[in-house]
Amino acid sequence: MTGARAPLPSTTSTMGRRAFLGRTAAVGAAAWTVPSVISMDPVAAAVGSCSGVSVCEFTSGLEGWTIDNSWGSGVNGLWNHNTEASRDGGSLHYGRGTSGNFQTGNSRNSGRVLSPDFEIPGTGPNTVKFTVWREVEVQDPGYDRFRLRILGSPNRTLYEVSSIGDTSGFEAYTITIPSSYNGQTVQFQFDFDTRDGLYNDHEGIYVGRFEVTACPPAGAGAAVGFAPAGFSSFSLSTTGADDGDDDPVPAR
Ligand SMILES: [Ca+2]
Ligand SMILES: [Ca+2]
Repeated sequence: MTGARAPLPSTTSTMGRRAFLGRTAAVGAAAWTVPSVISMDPVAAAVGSCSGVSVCEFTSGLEGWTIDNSWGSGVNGLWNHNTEASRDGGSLHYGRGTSGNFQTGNSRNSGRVLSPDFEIPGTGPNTVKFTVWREVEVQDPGYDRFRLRILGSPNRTLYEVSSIGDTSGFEAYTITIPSSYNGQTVQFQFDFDTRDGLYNDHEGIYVGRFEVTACPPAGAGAAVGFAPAGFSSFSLSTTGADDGDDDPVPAR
């Protein structure tokens, strides 16, 4: 960061928006079809049946996921287990809840949440589904980066957004797991990195649900995001490269 600009209030009507979202958080999840509530149970999938391999609802706890708030270049991370009803009644959360933000003075902060082992079915296509509620900065590209990575052979980023602003509730994403991971035992990692100390007066990220299925998404082979009209959201890495934990931070 250059320090050329002082931190500014991040939004003009943050609290009003939060209050609104608190009443409507479930709207964005309407498209999400929940087959049944299955606790973390990495059983073999009935491939082709589209049944869940493993589902994590985070209702009463981390369900085997582990928080590492010392991860990344920012450290002082703010991942926690959130139980606020308006945020799916159980979620992985980066921030300080509905009345807070992810500001740590004027310093960068970062952290990750690491899944338990998942056994990816030997045949595919297999998919990962997750829901996200998000409020982050929009000021400059490349900041407040949020990712889903698969840690296997090799490690790879499946989903990455930054400086993308807010959702209008929980949104659900389905991403095809590259077939090279079929049969592997892998872990998944959600990570968040502010990448500098500016514009961190936002509520943050909630992951309300996570699932690995043997069910291909609509438009199999493509990354498909189910999101409100007008919301274009994410990139899927196609290189297979491991871009690591600390790729260069863009200039402000
Ligand atoms: Ca920021
Ligand atoms: Ca949940």
